[in-house]
Amino acid sequence: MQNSNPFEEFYRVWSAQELLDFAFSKASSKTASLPKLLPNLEKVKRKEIKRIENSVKILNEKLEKIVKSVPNLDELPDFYRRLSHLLVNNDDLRKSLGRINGIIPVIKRLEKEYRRKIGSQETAKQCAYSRTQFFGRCSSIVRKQNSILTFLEECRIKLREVPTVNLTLPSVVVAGYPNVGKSTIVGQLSTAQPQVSDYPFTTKQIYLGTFVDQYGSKYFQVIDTPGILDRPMIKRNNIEKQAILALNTIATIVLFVFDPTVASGYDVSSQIALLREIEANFAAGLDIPIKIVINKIDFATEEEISSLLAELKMNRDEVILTNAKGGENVDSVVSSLLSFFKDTDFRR
Ligand SMILES: Nc1nc2c(ncn2[C@@H]2O[C@H](COP(=O)(O)OP(=O)(O)OP(=O)(O)O)[C@@H](O)[C@H]2O)c(=O)[nH]1
Ligand SMILES: [Mg+2]
Repeated sequence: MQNSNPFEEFYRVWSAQELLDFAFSKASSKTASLPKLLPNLEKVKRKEIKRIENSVKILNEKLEKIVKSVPNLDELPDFYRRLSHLLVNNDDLRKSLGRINGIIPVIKRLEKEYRRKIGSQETAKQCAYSRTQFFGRCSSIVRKQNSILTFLEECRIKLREVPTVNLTLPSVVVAGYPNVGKSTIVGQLSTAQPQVSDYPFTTKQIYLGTFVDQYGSKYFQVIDTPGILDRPMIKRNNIEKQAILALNTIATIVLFVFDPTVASGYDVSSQIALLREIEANFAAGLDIPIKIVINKIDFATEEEISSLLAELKMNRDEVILTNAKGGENVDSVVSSLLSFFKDTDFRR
């Protein structure tokens, strides 16, 4: 896995109109320098051909830059390839890049056709007319791709936000039901300042922060994920699937966060069912340990905490009890993670 977002260089995609305005206006401003003794008609021909050549050069350069700036999706590390598929659909992205790449030779052929046409014209007016005709046909080729260009710009905006995973640090994936306090914990644990609010599905994508000690040393990265509901995989939306992807591809250890109260809006048995699914599908198969955090202890009653522990068949000292909002016991999460990483080779 590389150490930067592979979509960082994704070139800004202009609309068809912006591309055409840019190419045609630049083309007119760069005129050919011509020998004084050339006959007038010849001068006009050269000037018009030059304008066509310039516009094609400018236009195709822009289109090529877009196509070349997107990495080969098949060669991307698993995490990025699958995340990009969830965010934008890789097949649509591939197809769209192919379409844009496909119009480059079409524009070149049109350029050739009009160079010849202008070359054989007999009046200056005809030459100018041919050039306008070329601009018209070229515009129609590019305009037909406008929805593709808009889609590519949407892809660029979404993919630019993909987090950069650091290979040299272990990854703590914070997962659980919506609204249980995952982002609050991530904010307390790391440099990330994710949005926190009292409604579910506040976090809609994967965020990454780093745990840095008081001397500035980095120890691990913390991945905030969207809430996951206990339901069949096929019913899960693309927001939930990003959390599953993080569990699947980058987790060294999972912090599974519980809200033992009714504050999150979800009952404890659904949260336990989700934990069991994660244990069965990810933790066991991939050998990823799960650390249980019971959050909102400032708000929870003693009965709520004991009944959750009973259902989990765990003792108090096997879990970490936190009040993430007040920062209470977050240091226990840190020390538990640090002691885990000390004895573990985290590289997967
Ligand atoms: N009383 C109390 N409230 C908390 C605690 N931790 C988080 N909250 C509150 O719970 C609500 C949800 O917190 P978030 O951190 O956004 O929860 P989340 O799990 O990231 O939610 P999603 O991103 O929607 O899945 C917010 O109103 C927080 O202020 C806590 O320890 N005690
Ligand atoms: Mg959140």
